[in-house]
Amino acid sequence: SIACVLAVLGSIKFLGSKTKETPQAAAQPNIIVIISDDHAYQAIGAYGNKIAHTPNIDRLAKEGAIFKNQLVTNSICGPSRACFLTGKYSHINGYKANDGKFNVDQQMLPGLLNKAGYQTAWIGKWHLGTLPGKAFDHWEIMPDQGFYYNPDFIGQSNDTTRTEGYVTNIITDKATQWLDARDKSKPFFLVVGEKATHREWLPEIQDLGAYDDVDFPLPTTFFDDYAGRPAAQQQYMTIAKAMQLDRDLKVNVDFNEFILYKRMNASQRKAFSEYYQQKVTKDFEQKKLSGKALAIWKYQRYMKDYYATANSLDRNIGQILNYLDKEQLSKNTIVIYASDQGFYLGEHGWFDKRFMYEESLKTPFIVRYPGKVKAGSTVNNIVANVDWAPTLLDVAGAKVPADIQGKSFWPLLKGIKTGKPDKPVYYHYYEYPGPHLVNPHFGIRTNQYTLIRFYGKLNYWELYDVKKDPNELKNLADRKEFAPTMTDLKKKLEIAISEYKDEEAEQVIKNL
Ligand code: SGN
Ligand code: CA
Repeated sequence: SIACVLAVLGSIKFLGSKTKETPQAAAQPNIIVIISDDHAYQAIGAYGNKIAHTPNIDRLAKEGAIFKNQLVTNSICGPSRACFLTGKYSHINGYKANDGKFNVDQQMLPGLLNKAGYQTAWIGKWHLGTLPGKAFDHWEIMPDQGFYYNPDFIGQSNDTTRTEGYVTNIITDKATQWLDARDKSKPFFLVVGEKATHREWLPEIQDLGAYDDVDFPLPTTFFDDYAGRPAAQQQYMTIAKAMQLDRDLKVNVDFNEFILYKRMNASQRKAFSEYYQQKVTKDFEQKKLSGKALAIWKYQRYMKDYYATANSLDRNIGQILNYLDKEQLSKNTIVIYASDQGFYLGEHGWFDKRFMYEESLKTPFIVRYPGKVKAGSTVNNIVANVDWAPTLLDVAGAKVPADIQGKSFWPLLKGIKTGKPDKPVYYHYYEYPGPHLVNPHFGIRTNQYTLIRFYGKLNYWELYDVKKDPNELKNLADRKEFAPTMTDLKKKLEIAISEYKDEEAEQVIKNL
């Protein structure tokens, strides 16, 4: 093909040249997906946050497109990554909950990009229960959740090595080292799998206390009573009860008790102990709080650690962008910043994710592709993480296999308006009881409504008008005046269940 001829010519012409892009690479863009863990869109400047210091993520949005309704189809880490990798729903790709073993021998985005001429790599957090195997040309991942300090990495020869330092910096180093060493005659697809900002939110030492002067505004739903929402009533993920003072918020934490602190070296432990023992614990002990005041104090501490952890994440994104500039790769590299799902920052009184409610259903998603995607543009259409793989295949000029369930949103990125309501996004969450007692549920999100069916222990419907009630406090499912809306949405839900071949959900509906 022409691309091959160009590639050969390109590699002859630029053999050994470090900074020049090959003509082939000019036709097929490089792709970098930086996927963080539990980084809420509410905590990003470009999404309207006035407190967070995220200049580099904001830079991406300024130079690219920001998605305001990018949804996940199962709001939890491993399953979300599996949806991204396969372009298929959890019940089809086989990875429904975090305790599973993901089948890496199935058709996946990296393999399809390989066929289209790409070299591929995954570096950082993977968390899919199995190793990447042959799925990527190169990989270096952390076992399970990984550690913030001095993390272990497993490489392709199955060797586990402890690397001294802070996880986000180490991942950037490994990513740029691979970029340096890659075969420069081919375009690349690199996934940077970040650990930040996952629980227990351990900031980099230079960021300890970065937000101590900030009084974070309490979400209006912080003291939600969950009326009319039995599943929300039943969960175990409130800041007040489920968030632990010692382990999560480092109050009077015994650094010899928890593995994440035991791994620290003497100077790291000293910095942590100075800050958390002498400052945070002292403050806690002086105040002698209880009840609502204690819940608010915990929320403030949670926010301070969470935002401080994100500082390093943003700085490292800046490092990657600078690397691309320095290597003259920025122009022909699509950079995507996304998280594996959204996260609660005190809304409904919660941390964590899982529910098909806005904060955990939506994930940040920003795309920069100079010259192709309009700088500073906003996409409001509802799309989902099963659409990422077909979109990237589309951009790479590769054919999208018919069994991929997501649809390419490349036309939206090019600014093409559909003029129609968006196709409803289907959702299905499984993990129960799990660590946070969120009852299994499935449903659809349209431009205006979210319809949810809880099943298993709790069996009932929830309906929200997300336009009028974005905080989703009023469950409209049993209101008489919404009977026609329910009928219409249930029909749409059944269509989605049948189109995506979700047999488990089909059974639930059949037995109603
Ligand atoms: C751990 C966390 C949970 C979290 C899951 C899944 N507890 O179990 O709070 O929901 O991971 O997170 S912890 O005390 O061990 O941190 S996920 O992002 O990997 O899906
Ligand atoms: Ca996650």
